[in-house]
Amino acid sequence: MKIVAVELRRVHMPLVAPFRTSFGTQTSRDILIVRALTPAGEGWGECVALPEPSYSSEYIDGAQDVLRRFLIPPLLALGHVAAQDVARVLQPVRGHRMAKAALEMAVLDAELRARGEPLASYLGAVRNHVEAGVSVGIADSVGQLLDIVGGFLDEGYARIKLKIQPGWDLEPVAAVRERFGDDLLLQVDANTAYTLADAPHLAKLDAFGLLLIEQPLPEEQVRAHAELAKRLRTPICLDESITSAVSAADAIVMGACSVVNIKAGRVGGYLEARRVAEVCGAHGVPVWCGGMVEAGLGRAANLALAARPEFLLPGDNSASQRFYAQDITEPLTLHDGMMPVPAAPGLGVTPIPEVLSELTTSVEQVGGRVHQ
Ligand code: OSB
Ligand code: MG
Repeated sequence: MKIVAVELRRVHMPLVAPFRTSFGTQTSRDILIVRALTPAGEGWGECVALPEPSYSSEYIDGAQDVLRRFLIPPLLALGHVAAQDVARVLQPVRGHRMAKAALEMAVLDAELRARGEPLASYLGAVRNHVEAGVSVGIADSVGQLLDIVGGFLDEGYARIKLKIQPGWDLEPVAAVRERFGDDLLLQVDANTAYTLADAPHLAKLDAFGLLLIEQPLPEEQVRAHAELAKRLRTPICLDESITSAVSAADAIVMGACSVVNIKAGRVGGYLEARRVAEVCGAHGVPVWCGGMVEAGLGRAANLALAARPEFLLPGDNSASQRFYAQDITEPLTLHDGMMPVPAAPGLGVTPIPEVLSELTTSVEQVGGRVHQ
């Protein structure tokens, strides 16, 4: 289809509670929403970049700048573009995977809506519900953490992921295991907060029967993760380090991880995310779908991806209300501990115009005028 123009919109969404990780505390989410305008209709994308380059090198203002100046113009210059060509057209620009992913997502949504196909079926979904997991931030106290985890279990979440950092690891994990029992599916995420010298300390987590420890060491330290894996019984899962299907294959072959967290934004889009899943599946490595505190568009797309067969562990697929009292789309909700996979064409959800305009802080259009 022909991309006539692309709208870049920023929305500001308050979080229901502060979300604290080893790299910072978020109390609201500033999100870049991408809308592709075509003669056949529109398509929506959501960029996962955070306001600061704290989780990865990308950040929202940078993503918007590279989209405006370097990524959107080559697509507008083409007479016709299919979603499966977007990554190749954008390949001359190095990196900026989250920005590229958001643009590809908008083109893909436009294409799928135009031909009436749901994203889940396009991506190869094998189920219409996925188990819901929730990522739980660092709390002010262990008592407060136990209340928060208990609340999520009451809501029906099937798996709990605790954010950890030096000084907030063994004690909260022990307390959650003790309070909620050995059957709880429990895992931890360090967001790169440790070094290989912490191996003896991290090995103490082995006592708690965790599903996995996610990204204990810095992004570039793949070999060190392989070294750490030899010293822990807890399986290592990589998040930040996995930036493509090739890097996933390398990490697996090196022995750096035995589980992979797939985030489409981090790997440059849902099509590359599908390839990451295929590579992991071919190596017998289970994957799960990570989250980036997305609003409804990103959440809906994650559910479609997580419905693929390689997704053998519950992901960070939580309900809209886990982070937002008011989502920009119809809310995605839990049903008996499961999240339904959207079944309508494209992403299967659409921004609610009044909500979107109320939360919008800026809008710019790159490309021509469109009559709609
Ligand atoms: O490392 O998984 C992460 C949020 C922002 C950035 C990185 C991460 C996270 C989360 C939240 O853990 C996952 C979610 O959206 O539920
Ligand atoms: Mg993570």
